[in-house]
Amino acid sequence: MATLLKCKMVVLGCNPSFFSTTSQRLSQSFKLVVVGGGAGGCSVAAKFASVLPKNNVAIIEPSDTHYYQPMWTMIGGGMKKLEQSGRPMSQVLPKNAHWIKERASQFFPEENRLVTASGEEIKYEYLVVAMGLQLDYNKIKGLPEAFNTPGVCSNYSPKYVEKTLESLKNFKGGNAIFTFPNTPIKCAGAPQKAMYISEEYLRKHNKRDKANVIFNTSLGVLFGVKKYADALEKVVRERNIAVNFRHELLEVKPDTKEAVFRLLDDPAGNTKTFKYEMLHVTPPMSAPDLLKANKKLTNEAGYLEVDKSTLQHIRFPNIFGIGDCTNLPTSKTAAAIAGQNKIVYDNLKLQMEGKKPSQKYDGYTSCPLVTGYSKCILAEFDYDGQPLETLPINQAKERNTSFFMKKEIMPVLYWKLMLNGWWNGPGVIRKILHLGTGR
Ligand code: FAD
Ligand code: UQ1
Repeated sequence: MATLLKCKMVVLGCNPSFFSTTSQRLSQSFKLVVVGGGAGGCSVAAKFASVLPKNNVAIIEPSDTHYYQPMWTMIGGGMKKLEQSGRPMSQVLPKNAHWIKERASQFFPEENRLVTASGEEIKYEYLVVAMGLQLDYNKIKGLPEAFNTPGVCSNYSPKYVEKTLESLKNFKGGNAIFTFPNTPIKCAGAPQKAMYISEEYLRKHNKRDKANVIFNTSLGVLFGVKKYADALEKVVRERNIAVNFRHELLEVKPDTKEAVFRLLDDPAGNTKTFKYEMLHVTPPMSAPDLLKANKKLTNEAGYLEVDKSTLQHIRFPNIFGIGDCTNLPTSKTAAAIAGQNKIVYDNLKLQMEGKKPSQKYDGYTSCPLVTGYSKCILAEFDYDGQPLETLPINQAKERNTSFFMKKEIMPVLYWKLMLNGWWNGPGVIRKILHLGTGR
C-alpha cells in the first residue's frame, strides 16, 4: 500500500514522459543518469542539463551537503571555517536536472539500469559514474575510537577536520605525526599540506622547540613528480621535519598515545611504535564498495574501468566515468576533474550522435602544495609526470601568489564556474601564456 501511494506521488510530481511505474516497483527512465553529485558528477550533469530538455538528466546523490573538499586543508589550519566549505546540495545541482536523493545500490550495466537503496529502478540510455573515493578509517585498528580522544585528527573528513586546529591549540610538546596510507588517495599532497601548516602554527605559537614534526609515509618519495619532490625535500630540510619513508599506519592506541606502523620494506614485516601528542591521519581509501562488488564495471582493484584517453567505459560504450572513482592513472584531484569534464561531455555527445568518441584527456592534474600560512608550490602535471604549468614561471618555487590563488580564487572558480560546467581547467590559459613553447 505504501509503495502504491509513493508511486502515485511520483506520478503526480514528475513529467510522465520520463518514467513508468508498476504496482510493485517504482521505475523511472532518463536519457542520462549521473551517479554522484560531487565535483565530477555535478559539473558533467550541469553541462548536459544545459543542452538537453528539462529532466532528461537525473542525478543520483544521497547527501544534503556538497563539500568543497580542498578547503578542508585551510580549515585544519584555522584559515577558513567548516561552514564555508559546504553548500546545500539542492543549490549546487543543476536546476534543469532531476535529483534522485538516494544512494545507488546495484548496477545492471547489460540492462541499462540500476537500482537505488529504496529499491527503485532507474533506467538510462547513458550513464556517467562519478562516485568518488571511499574513506576506510575503520581499516586502522583503534582509530575510530581514537578520534574521540585528544590529539587525533584528520583533514579528510568534515567530522574530524576541526580537531586539527584544536590539537594544535592544545599541543604541549612531543611528537606531531602526519601519516600517508598505503593506497591511492585523493589529493596526494594534502597530508603534507596539513603538516606544513601545522609546523608553521607551532612556530608562530612558540611551541616548535617542544615538537618533533614527523612525516610517516607509506610511499618511498615525497611526491611523484621529481621537480616538486625536490622542492619539497628542501622545505622539509629547512624546517627540520623528520621523514620516514615506507611507514604504514596500522594501529592507534589512544590509552597510551601510541601509533603502530608497519615497516613496508622490512622483509620480516616488523612494526615500529611511535608515541604521539598529535596524530594527523590520512586514511586508506578505495573505490566505493558498490563498484568493487560489480566486476563487470571495474578493474581488479575495484575502480571503474575507463579508457584513459576518452573516459569511455572499456566494455559498455554508453557508460563514462569521471574523477576519483575511476582507474585513470593520474593524481585524483578536483583540478584533474576540471580537465576531464569537457572530454566526457564531448565524447558522450559524440556517442549519443552515433559517432566515435575522439577527444583525448592528457592526464592533466594539479596539486597546490600549501607550505604554510602564506606560501604554496603549484604542482601541475600530466600522465607522464611531466610538469604542465599554467604560468610561464617556475611554479615549484614557494610563492605568495600561488597561495592566494589556492585560498581565495579556487573556491570562487569551483562554486561559480566549475559546478556550473563552465570551467574546463587552465589548458586554454596555458596555451596562450606559452605560445611558441609547445607546452
Ligand atoms: P566527490 O567530490 O567525492 O563526490 C562523490 C559523490 O558521490 C559524493 O557526493 C557522494 O555522496 C556520491 N556517492 C558516493 N556513493 C554513492 C552512491 N552509491 N550513490 C550515489 N551517490 C554516491 N583537489 C584539488 O584539485 N585541489 C586541492 O587542493 C585539493 N585538496 C584536497 C584536500 C583534501 C583534504 C581533500 C579531502 C581533497 C582535496 N582535493 C583537492 C581532491 C578533490 O576534493 C577530489 O578529488 C574531488 O572532490 C573528487 O571529485 P569526485 O566527483 O570524483 O568525488
Ligand atoms: C583547478 O582547476 C581546480 O579545480 C577547480 C582546483 O581545485 C580546487 C585546483 O586546486 C587547481 C590548482 C586548479 C588548476 C587551476 C589553475 C588556474 C592552475
